[in-house]
Amino acid sequence: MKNHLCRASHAAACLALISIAASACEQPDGKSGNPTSTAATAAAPASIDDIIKARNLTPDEAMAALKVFVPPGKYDEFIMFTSGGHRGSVMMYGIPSMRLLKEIPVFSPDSWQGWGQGETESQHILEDGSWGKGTPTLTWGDLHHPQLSLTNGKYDGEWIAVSDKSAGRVGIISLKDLKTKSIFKTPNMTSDHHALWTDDSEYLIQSAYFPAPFREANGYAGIEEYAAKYRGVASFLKFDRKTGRVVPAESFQMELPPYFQDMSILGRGPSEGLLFINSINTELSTGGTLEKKPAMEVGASQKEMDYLHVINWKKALELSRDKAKVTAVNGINVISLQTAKDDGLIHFVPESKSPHGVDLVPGGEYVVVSGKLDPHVSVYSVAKIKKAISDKTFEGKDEHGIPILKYDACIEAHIPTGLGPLHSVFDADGNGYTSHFLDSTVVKWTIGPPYNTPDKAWKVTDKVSVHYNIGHLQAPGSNTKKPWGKYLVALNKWSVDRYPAMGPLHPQNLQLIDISGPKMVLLSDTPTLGEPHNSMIMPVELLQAWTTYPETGWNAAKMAKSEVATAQGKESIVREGNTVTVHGTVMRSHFTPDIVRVKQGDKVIFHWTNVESARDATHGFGLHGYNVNLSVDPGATESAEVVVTQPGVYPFYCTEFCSALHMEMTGWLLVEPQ
Ligand code: K7E
Ligand code: CUA
Repeated sequence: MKNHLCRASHAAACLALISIAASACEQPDGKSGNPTSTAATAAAPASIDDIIKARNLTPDEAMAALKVFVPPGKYDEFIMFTSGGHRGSVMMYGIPSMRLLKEIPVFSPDSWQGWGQGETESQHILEDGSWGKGTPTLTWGDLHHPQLSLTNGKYDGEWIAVSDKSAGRVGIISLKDLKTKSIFKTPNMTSDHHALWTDDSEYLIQSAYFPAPFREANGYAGIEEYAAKYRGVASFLKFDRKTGRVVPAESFQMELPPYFQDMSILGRGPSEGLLFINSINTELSTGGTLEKKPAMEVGASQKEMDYLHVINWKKALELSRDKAKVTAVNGINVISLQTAKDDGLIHFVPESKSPHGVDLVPGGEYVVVSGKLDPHVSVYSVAKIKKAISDKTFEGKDEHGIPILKYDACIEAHIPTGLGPLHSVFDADGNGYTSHFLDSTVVKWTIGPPYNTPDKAWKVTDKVSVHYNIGHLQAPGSNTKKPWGKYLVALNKWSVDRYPAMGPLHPQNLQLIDISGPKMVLLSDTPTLGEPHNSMIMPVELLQAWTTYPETGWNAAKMAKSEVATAQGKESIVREGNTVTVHGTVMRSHFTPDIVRVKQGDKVIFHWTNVESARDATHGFGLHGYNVNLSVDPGATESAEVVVTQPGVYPFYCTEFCSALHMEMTGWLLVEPQ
């Protein structure tokens, strides 16, 4: 029944099916309900036809409503992890309901979860992930691309890596407790555009966005020395699956020309071992609008072609283990541009002007590039690229001596899809879907052999309007070996008139699209928080998160039993010089201890252990007058530290409404004057 509903697109068929659905929804006594009462659920139920009429829905809208409805208490089929952009977080939505399930803070503080506030462990994660050397602890980030970890090229439900375009960092989230475990500041990169996993999540691969003089000792070179001293970089960060951390000693980087390296994609199957990176600004424009130089947008759009970087990263990995081939710069081994060129690690392929998205078909045979200023999607054949490299079919070299492969020798297809193509995703049936920022559309097209026969290859087969100005789009498992298809989410930058006026700042708009049939069907609009760049969608069964921590006294940051955990009955307040340490427990509905006496000028360290094992029994520790609000989840030990410079009475209380006596779950921090 449900499948039939999903596939029907003809209005008459819809109505017939809805009537069938209506009869299935009749009351057990067989009465069909009061036709005049539609909104009030307390009244006798109306028929579905009456509800459709009263709510003024078209048959297609009614169909869409049935397709996205998830009954109370039931779960969605898929979970989407979507970026919050410069909100610095990741949002989780259920598909098809598009219900917001959770927000996971990474680069920005969050007072609900006590993330990155006061002297807490999460604050230390933010500190560790900042630039250091006299720069501030960063409390914002621009999170673009959440990436689910992979085993054998498929989602394994263990980790999410997120990148920070604003500071060149990687955050790692565990799917066991949906919390951030580490933030790694990548050396020699001032920015990045994502952190891509290799097919077994052994490495995270980043490409820098802004070139910078990273090899200079003090990081400075005048903008006049842009061509000579500024450099791009690709980073290959070794990931330790057990700890959720990057291992710098086993990581390496490759120096690149000072083009802006934008999106990239890793090969698999026939393209295994290759990394493809788009670039813009091969013109080496630097801007200078007040200095009578062209703005970047003009300067960087002069040439007809930019360069798709084709990097043999597996070969680079071998080379990085040879001490003669690398130089350690700021704690990481770097392969110089000269070595990269001399050892044939990098080639360029011309790509249409100002490209943005680069994507790989599921089997790895084709690379799909969208040039923002070219109304086509360009498809490159990996076999052709490899042949052009081995035959040395070059059309020239760039000014750094990097060989440029002949465009015609590498291109497979040029599909006329529309204006402003950005990103492409794939389903399980040999179709590609490309977002168009200028046209505000998603265009469906067919992939070439072996996905479709040659006569059905590279053809546009459908188009749907989205609202408005789409950036990324995503489909379940699109970046894996085995996509699921079924749904597609358009992540739109503008919402304009889709919601009631809410002031000049508008929400961005997620649109759910049914791609299970030959024609795409728009199902729903969902406003989101922050700016959604990319997302990843996986089946809900893959999320095997803990409901409580595995052991009482768990350190969430270290993912191990905490050294400062306290058992019930062992609570204490210990003074050592000016430091007072509280080892306490929380449970419904009290803190032990609930009176803490200290002196003005003391440093007070709180370690709270939630000794409850009941699912959902979270307690908070909110301290009046200080930036401390811990979320002490069942089984967790959470710590905070304050220096009490002012005498006074500072109450603390549980900030989660945990029980009938939650209002009584209180305590006192008494600071006696010196
Ligand atoms: Cu197109 Cu950062 Cu992936 Cu935004 S990026 S849209
Ligand atoms: Cu514990 Cu409210």
